[in-house]
Amino acid sequence: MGSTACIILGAPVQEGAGRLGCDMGPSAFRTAGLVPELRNLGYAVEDRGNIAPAPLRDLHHPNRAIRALPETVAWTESIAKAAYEASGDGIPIFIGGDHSLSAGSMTGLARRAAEEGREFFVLWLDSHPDFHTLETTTSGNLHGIPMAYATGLEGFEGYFPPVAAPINPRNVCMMGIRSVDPAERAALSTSGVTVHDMRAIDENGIAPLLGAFLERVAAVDGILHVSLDVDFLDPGIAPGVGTTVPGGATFREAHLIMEMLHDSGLVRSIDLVELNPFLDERGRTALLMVDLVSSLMGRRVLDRPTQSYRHTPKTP
Ligand code: B3U
Ligand code: MN
Ligand code: MN
Repeated sequence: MGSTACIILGAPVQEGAGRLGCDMGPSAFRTAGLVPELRNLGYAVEDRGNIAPAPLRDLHHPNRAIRALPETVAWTESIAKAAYEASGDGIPIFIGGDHSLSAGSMTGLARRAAEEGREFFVLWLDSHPDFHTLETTTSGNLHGIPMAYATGLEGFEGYFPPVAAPINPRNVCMMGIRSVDPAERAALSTSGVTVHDMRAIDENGIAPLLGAFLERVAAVDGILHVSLDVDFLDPGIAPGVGTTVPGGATFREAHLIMEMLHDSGLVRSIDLVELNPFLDERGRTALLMVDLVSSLMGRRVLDRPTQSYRHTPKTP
């Protein structure tokens, strides 16, 4: 990927989260050295600055729990447009911003992939599936809806922009899941989404689970988008997030994922979301996220054969 350009897109959306502070995320990623880190790896980097939301519309939904609907819709519109445009120019890296930004990034990127006649896949690294519809969310925090929206579930029509190319749920693999609401559990069970919860990671390890998914993407020459929520990581190593959930991915598990992703050569775009610098400790979560991006983009400890993500079962 060394000759490819990385396009940095800040999306300081915070209205989708339950608490304030994610609007400072893009600044923290820049302060933590994301751009020089990528340049050191040999990439041309274009920082396009921060996206601004589209004009607000007056929107009301019968679910009275919903918070900041006009704001989230406005962000979705502008982020989707920016995603679509940037995906023609290089590898877009969205620095958020809460996870509602992925409603925009994924739909814009999936539209581009569909136009190119390529199958679009998503690796979703999060403690939450974010699989609520506008009807089912009880917290009303719209960072809980992006995957339901982008896979074309019903109930977003008339509020959110129409989805040009809904993502096939069978092309979505979630890892690290450990906080699921009842309505999400029900919707996921019939959706076709592959969900590897923390128990699956404990029982199998990262390599066979991720390896199987990467094989599927590679088999159809698919395009892979990675959506990394800070709360995928264990709060002990990543405290700078509003929704810490115990029992998350370790430092090594997270880096192994990134290293396998790099070896696969399949990743075409990345979301880095839910970083809340107000809750961080001396920038350590921001620095860890940049460190993970570095592994994903090619930093390696030793040279090893390509496609080392392929899992070969051990013979006893
Ligand atoms: N599922 C819950 C909790 C949640 C989702 N995403 C985050 N938290 N970060 C909800 O509010 O929808
Ligand atoms: Mn999330
Ligand atoms: Mn989460």
